[in-house]
Amino acid sequence: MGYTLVQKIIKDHLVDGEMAPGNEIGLKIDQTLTQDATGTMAYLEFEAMGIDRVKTERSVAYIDHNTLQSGFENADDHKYIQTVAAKHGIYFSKPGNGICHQVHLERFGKPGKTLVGSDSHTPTGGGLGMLAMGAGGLDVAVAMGGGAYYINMPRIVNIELTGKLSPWVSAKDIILEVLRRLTVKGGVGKVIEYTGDGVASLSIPERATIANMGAELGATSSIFPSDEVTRAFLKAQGREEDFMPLVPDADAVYDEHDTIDLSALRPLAACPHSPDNVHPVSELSHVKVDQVCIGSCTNSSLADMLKVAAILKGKTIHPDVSVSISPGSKQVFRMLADCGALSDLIAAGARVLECTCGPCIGMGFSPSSKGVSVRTFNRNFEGRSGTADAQVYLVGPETAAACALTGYLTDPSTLGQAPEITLPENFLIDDRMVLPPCAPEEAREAQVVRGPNIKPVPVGGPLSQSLCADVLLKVGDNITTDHIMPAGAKVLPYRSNIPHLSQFCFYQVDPEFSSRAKQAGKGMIVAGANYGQGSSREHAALVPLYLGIRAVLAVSFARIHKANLINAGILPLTFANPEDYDRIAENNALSIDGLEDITSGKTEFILTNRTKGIQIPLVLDCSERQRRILQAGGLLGYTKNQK
Ligand code: MIC
Ligand code: SF4
Repeated sequence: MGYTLVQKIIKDHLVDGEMAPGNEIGLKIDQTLTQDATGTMAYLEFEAMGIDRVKTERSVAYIDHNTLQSGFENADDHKYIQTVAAKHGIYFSKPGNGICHQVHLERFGKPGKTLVGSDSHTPTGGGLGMLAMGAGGLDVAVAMGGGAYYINMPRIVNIELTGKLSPWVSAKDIILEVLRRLTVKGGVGKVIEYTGDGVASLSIPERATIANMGAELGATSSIFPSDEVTRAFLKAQGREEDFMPLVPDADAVYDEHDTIDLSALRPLAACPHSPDNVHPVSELSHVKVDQVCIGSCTNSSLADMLKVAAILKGKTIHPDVSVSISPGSKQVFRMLADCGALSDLIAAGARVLECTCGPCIGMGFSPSSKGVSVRTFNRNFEGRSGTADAQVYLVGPETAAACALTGYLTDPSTLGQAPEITLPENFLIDDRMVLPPCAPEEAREAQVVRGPNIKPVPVGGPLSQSLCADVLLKVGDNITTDHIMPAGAKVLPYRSNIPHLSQFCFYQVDPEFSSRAKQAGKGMIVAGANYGQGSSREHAALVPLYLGIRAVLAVSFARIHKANLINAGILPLTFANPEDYDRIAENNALSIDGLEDITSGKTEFILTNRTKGIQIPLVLDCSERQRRILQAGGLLGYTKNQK
């Protein structure tokens, strides 16, 4: 039996476990990336591990999220990350050099390699044939130190792409179609492998758009083959030597299979407030638009920007619409400027922002009250834009440009002939904003600069035999990490200050949660299905830990968040019978006994709802390694004990 793409990469990187579905496996990690909103914590954790120099082939620290700098906090974090990176062998991509995933694709990604990043959209690298995965900062710190990265051996879903996209339809419409079919929980525990004759018609940035939004499916990763298109992209980036061909074996066996006929796709939009609430744009033409945002790690490539510029060229943006443009990288930005397309965008009335995440994470450009914002981004969770009642639609660049002109949600094919864009044979290569680390002999003397906003990482205590605590919050299905630990301009500056951050925990769901938890001293959270979907931010576990949360009881968990809970020493338990979710209410007093057996492999634990006088079976679905981590009170304690 042959191997799929993912199986080939896993086989080459396997350092622990067996490749049987569902088994926990440890992988050697070739490359890591961090961004600044998760990076400070990741490097504090790396420092706590006491390792001098990273052991990976390439580790890069990007500054792209926290660039508003409305106070000293962001700039202090940048300085900390720059100095800690230099000392420990990590390349530093300066603010202004671009969004981590776009820059990594352009300059560092390599087919066949493994990449772990402290950002959920790290799978963007799958566009280049990498096995790229998002993780919490602590897991990235361990990988930087040469430790394995652990995942459950995924189920492998083959999506076969046939035919060719019609004019005005783009890669974003492909992944929106996948989201429509599979939903935001359809990818949990799976890797999506794209194959078929349609793949050859997709450029690397288009493949990256699709792989990027596999994160919205909850998938562990998404991956494309590495073929002649990959070679041409790497050559145009001046690094053809990084190419290696990678295709699945002809007799590879997949766990699931689906087919998408690219020629049948029409422009699609994900409607408020979920990336899987997908409808044809043509059915939404009554929706009046207030704002259009173009950019983010999903759609900020040169081709995306050139398409938008060509559609807006010589025209004026609708008087009621405000348009932002954030190019994905300095490379994209300069090439847009050099070919005159930037001037076309400015002339049409676009507001050009720096090449960072910007509006995608609520760092400015929040829509008006109840405003409709049409974005080429990947997440439209309620409140994420910074405006609680905004209505955010996710679309491809062509649709976004059409909306900018008409002021309504507009199927771009109604604009007539699609613009033809030509991509240059070679990209403009200028890596001066990527600073190499100190030489090993200088590293000992190198100073790390820490600002006053940087506070210690909270660490859990060893697990006790029984847990008695009240339910401090009960929430429903699909709770995102944006609900648990919101981001945005007011909160993000405090990513390295957990005590300050704690006042915002669940703020949009229940503004009293934080003070209630502080008063109680300890507690549990009850949740529905897919708890913790969305970002990789470990703050969504570290802040609840700081607030005394000892266990989360859910119908099911999203992958990265579950790993982050375990790393923080918080028990992630599921209901043996999902309907038992209804038998627990907020404020109920609960107890769980028998936790001394956690490392014995016991999977079922009995919860007593003392308020209702009933018992409920719970399941701990964890590997032996994870059980030992929980027993030690988290991964930091566990790693120290290992030494
Ligand atoms: C996001 O898109 O939600 C973020 C901000 O990039 C996060 C990381 C973070 O919270 O810092 C992610 O996707 O992991
Ligand atoms: Fe940045 Fe948005 Fe991409 Fe997250 S999803 S990395 S905030 S651009």
